Amino acid sequence: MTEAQADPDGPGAQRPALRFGDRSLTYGELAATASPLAARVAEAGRIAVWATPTLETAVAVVAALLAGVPAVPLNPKSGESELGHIVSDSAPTLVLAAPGTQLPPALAALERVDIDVRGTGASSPATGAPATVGPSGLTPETPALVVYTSGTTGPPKGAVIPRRAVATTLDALADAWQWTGDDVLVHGLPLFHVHGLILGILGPLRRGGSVRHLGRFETAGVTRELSEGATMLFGVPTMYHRIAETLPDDPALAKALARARLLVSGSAALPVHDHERIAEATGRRVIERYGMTETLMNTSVRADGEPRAGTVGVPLPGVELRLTEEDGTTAVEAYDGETVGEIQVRGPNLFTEYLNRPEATAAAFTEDGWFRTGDMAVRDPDGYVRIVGRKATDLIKSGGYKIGAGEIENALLEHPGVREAAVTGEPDADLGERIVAWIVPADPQSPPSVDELADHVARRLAPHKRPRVVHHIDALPRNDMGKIMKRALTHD
Ligand code: MCA
Ligand code: AMP
Repeated sequence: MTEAQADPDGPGAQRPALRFGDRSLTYGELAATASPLAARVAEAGRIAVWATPTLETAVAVVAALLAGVPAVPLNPKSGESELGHIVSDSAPTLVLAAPGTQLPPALAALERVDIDVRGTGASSPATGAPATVGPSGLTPETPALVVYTSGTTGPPKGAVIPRRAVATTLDALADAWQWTGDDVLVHGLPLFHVHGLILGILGPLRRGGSVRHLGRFETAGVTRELSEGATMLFGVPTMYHRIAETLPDDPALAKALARARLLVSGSAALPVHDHERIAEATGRRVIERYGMTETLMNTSVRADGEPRAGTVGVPLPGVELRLTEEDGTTAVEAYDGETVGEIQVRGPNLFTEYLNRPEATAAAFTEDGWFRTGDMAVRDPDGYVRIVGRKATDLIKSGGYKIGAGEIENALLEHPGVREAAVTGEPDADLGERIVAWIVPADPQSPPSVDELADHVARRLAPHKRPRVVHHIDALPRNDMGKIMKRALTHD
């Protein structure tokens, strides 16, 4: 947001900023709504935001940024154990939620502040509150957000994302995508991750443009918004897969996509088959960008570059990217489209640390400050990066969500019907990968059903972490050291 837009009486104040369904805010209304909320939370240490896909979440995060207090977006579908962990780890002093929302017991101890966006407009009483917010010690290193992300084992870690990372990644994307205040973005992503919140909400606001959120992703909403003036679409590959599936029977969708200035996919690899189907039906090529919670955005196919399916484009301005050999420090020099190395990155787009996890933070960086992404890639002769896999087999990407096998195994082991458990990912046309649980039942005569285990994991962790397939086996395959050999877990 520029100052002119933020000033409720300034020249940009009438421009649309946010729209969720039939509720919307101009820049003036956003400033008038977020400023008093910012003043209310300015003294808080960290604040949790009950991050439903609503106007309230966007206002709450803008208020936190205005106040200079770090926000911890919470997945409203998180189960008790996941929420309990995030709350005890991030220790917020209060939780912001839409009025009337019922919060779960894990948040009962927190002071609650309602995000009231009902009385908007420059003449509403809300504008009377002081807008003098932001502690004097605010610097580019001040944390903006703490976003929880899964690792291979243990509970999710909180990535501390400073203000300079948010600003530099959004400005680098503006350069790569020729993203301006005239753009109108449409998306239906959740607002508790980097993709939907930082790129999808803060991105348009930083440019002075606007965003129309669909509430939940549906191809009909994409058709409507792109037909009514939206210029860009952000989605995960599952969403583009569903678009590709729908296109043959939906000429209005094809026409709407053909009008878009930019169709962007990220969070996981978009299969070439889906790229091609969309290009054939619409004449438009989806471009991919590659990022991570810890690094925000690293590479992208540029709006003025050659779209190339199966690649994530070139490093963004300001981002240093190298591939390294197995030792994790020797750089791969080849640009031959063949030599595989781990992607490591350095730059102002990076997070600061994992909250309360100095050892995990240290392990994530090389001695000279490169962040180890764990993603394996090759580089084409002209520098385009192609991601070919991942170092850790225990990380699963399903629907664009990163999910650690270890946290699901731990949750499964808490079920009385489970004696041993291993979790793997297997290819899925819609989700990219689906979660598969391999269970040694406590009682082989009455093993727990897939629905029972899915509900159990959804209740404890989150619905997207639930196993979609369950295999009952007599014993887990182990090597001489007793380690589970996941590669031997295939069903035939
Ligand atoms: C089903 N449901 C259940 C259960 N079974 N709920 C509780 N217990 C159960 N046993 C519910 C679900 O909650 C959901 O509810 C509905 O049934 C359908 O669930 P599902 O099939 O899992 O999901 P979907 O609706 O088909 O979702 C596909 C999706 C979603 C829309 C593509 O996966 C999604 O939004 N993905 C986006 C992930 C993302 O933003 N990743 C960014 C992180 P209901 O219908 O009410 O929802 S990566 C990132 O940020 C980096 C930086 C990057 O590069 O971008
Ligand atoms: P997360 O930790 O949820 O932020 O997910 C980050 C991971 O998503 C990266 O380490 C990659 O493995 C994956 N990812 C993001 N964008 C892409 C993309 N365009 N193509 C392939 N993988 C991607």
